[in-house]
Amino acid sequence: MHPAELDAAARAVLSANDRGGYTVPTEGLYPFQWNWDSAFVAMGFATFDADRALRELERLVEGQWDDGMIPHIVFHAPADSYFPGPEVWGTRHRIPTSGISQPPVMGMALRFVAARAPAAMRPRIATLAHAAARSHAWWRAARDPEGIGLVAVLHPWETGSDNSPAWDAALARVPQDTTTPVRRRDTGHVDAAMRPRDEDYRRYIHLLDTYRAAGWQPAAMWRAAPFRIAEVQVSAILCRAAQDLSSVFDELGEPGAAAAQRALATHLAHGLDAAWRPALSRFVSRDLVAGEDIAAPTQAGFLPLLALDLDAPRRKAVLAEMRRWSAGCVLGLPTTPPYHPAFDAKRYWRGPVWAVVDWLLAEGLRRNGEAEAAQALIAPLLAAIARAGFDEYFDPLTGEGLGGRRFSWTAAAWLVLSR
Ligand code: 9YW
Repeated sequence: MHPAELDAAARAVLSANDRGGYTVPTEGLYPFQWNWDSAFVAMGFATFDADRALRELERLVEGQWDDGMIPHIVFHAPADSYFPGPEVWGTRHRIPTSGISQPPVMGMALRFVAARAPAAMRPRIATLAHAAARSHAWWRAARDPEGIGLVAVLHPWETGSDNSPAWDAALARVPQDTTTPVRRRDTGHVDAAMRPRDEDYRRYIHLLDTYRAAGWQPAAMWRAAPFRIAEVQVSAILCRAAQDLSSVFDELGEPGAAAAQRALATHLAHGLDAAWRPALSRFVSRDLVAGEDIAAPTQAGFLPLLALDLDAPRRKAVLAEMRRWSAGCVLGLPTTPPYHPAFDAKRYWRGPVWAVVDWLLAEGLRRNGEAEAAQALIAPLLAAIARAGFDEYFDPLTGEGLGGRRFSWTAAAWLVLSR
């Protein structure tokens, strides 16, 4: 297909997944609004329709809790093709939502959209910027109560990378018993061999049951959490989002709000900097329950490039390590490197290439003056999308498209990265 035809096809995916101002990740498998998916989708819309891009974020913010948290799923309308639905979460927001969050890409999206929006949209941008700032304050207060400069996740779903090998050891300590009966729906839509295992799901639901019993109160959840990870992927995204949001506030003429975001970004930059491990040539998350570094290699270890300006030795070390991971791969950075025993080319976050991850990594490489390496990551990804379609993720060894088809954030990645 010609690039112009692919643009049209990408827009068609977004409009087919539009449910009235918000976009579902894909038909069937994910029938609601997901937090970080929508932030990427807003950037995709911003390439041709700033109004629709802002609408996506406005609908996401309808789910924001009074304490500032923006949940990972907003259940705008009922659908029975997904488990766990709103009745399992049992939260008490005006619109049914989940009770945990997801990587806060919204601040990044807002800067991207604001740069492409006409002046008349400034009041809407200001309202969204303050919503994003409240969510950043929630992360800082609820998830970094000791001020270490990394925010913690209490559930693998909060990282956006559910079954990553990074959680294997921590998740193995989580019991498999649940008060909620586990009725998976995902494996009715896609091949079970490409999805998290049943025992992973039982542990995900055990955690959900635990937090529901804690009344979804941040302090009670923190105390009850058998899974608590100071995590570099979410922290890097939050740090970058705070930097981007400070620029948005500068543009809006709100210096106090801009300064607050810069202070948050500085705090997180210190935490990320301290998570660098020279022997591994990457950054590591910390298991706060076990009091140990998480050594398993995953894409998260490189995401701090998004927010930090690395010195030359670190930059070179990261590039060499990324090259080592990609040996034998036909595209992208695998989410787990093929040399590691946990690698599985087709199983979700245990190897496959995700367009939005490469998008963030390319952005981090560009920020660090490595435009060529960024291009080397993106060109084969775009070629794979052109060949296979807007699939959920890709096999790094063959380039085969996998998971859900006609995926919104893959379409958004095409629209943004092919320009
Ligand atoms: C789930 C929607 C979401 C993504 C996550 C991805 C998966 C599973 O799908 O989550 O049941 O929420 O891991 O990153 O936001 O695309």
